[in-house]
Amino acid sequence: MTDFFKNIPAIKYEGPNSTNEFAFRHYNPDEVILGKRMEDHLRFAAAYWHSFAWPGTDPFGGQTLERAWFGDTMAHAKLKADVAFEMFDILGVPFYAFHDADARPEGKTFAESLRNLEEIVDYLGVKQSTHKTQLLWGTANLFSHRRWMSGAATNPDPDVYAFAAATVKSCMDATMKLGGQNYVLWGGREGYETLLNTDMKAERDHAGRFLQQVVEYKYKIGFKGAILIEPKPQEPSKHQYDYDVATVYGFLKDFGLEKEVQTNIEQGHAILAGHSFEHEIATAAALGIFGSIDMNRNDYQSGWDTDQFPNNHAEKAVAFYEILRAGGYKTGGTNFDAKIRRQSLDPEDLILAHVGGMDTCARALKSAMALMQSGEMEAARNTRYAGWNTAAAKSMLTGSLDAAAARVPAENLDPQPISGRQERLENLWNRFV
Ligand code: XLS
Ligand code: NI
Ligand code: NI
Repeated sequence: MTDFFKNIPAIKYEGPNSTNEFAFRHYNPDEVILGKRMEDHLRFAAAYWHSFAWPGTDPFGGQTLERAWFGDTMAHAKLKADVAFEMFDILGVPFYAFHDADARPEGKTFAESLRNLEEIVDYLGVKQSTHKTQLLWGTANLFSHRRWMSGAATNPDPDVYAFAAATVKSCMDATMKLGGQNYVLWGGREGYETLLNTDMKAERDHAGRFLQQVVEYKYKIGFKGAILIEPKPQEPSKHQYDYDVATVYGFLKDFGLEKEVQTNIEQGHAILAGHSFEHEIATAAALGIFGSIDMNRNDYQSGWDTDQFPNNHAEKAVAFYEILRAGGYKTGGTNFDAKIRRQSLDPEDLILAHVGGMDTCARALKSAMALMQSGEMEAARNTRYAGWNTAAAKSMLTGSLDAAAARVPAENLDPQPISGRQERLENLWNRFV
């Protein structure tokens, strides 16, 4: 045991009326709803990078958080893993997620970085075998080190492409070794700062071939998890190629990968792309590429990806409703890609941030489930499209444009507008949140 979280108890469910800060009011992992335990619906994961690797920096200021495990030796990395698993135990989260660079010190050469990664993966493997928490996904950090400044797979320098291949290969091997259920690719530098120096066609072609190679390698090593792309429109790049779910789908189709790769959708990224979170989830579900989510929220005034913990259950209920409509998670989960604020110095802040986020999601899930069980929203939606159940309507979709046109004079068609009933449906929502 380290002494970082000393005196913080394991968090238990005490019900909505509890006034104990260190308790769940809504997240009750063993409660069965719609035939499944709440823990298995939500599949929470904690993110290694925000909670254990971020020093509290922002674009204007340096480190605010002081942690005994900040340092670049293997001893620091192991202490970090010890503290991380203590937090996972306190929260009872079933999963975690990490980048190579969060967990191991950077070496002077690729070979040294790889040795460090392999050593920490063995250490994490022992942790996983003695704790409940398992790996939801692994990923490579292809954006922090200066070598990635002009991109990874899209870098104009082919030697960086090779370095990206070596790095992703090592992270896929690590994820497989730890029994990870997914492998995520987020291309923060796969985009451009200015079109003036960018060959967009070449960069896009290289990114497509790289992703095909990732999928080929998955089969080569027998990795059973899902490969997920995480869309984001910009930041750190001015423009990122994986702009949003629809753009990613077009990209996957272009490279024949739409059956092989799914999406990891983040709330804050959806907002940056000018969408809502639920829009992105519904788009992925409609296109058959919904995989997992990164749960957080942005500050709605600042316009940055502020990665805050979610605290508005009504907002998240709409997102969970779309996840339920998509059939829930398969390999995916609810990963808290969220960090405390740089003034939140205390170990308690880190724990309570997760407690609040987990409770917000649990409450949102319960609302979404109750609405789903009532069937009223789906009945209203079905009624709105009921006309399409007739043979005459269906035949239009298999016939020609002029055959559809011929129905107008032949059947004397004179369609009358029908109310969209938006406010009634909004009121229906409010009965459940
Ligand atoms: C950054 C991304 C990142 C990915 C993993 O905005 O959200 O944290 O989830 O590389
Ligand atoms: Ni993000
Ligand atoms: Ni993310």
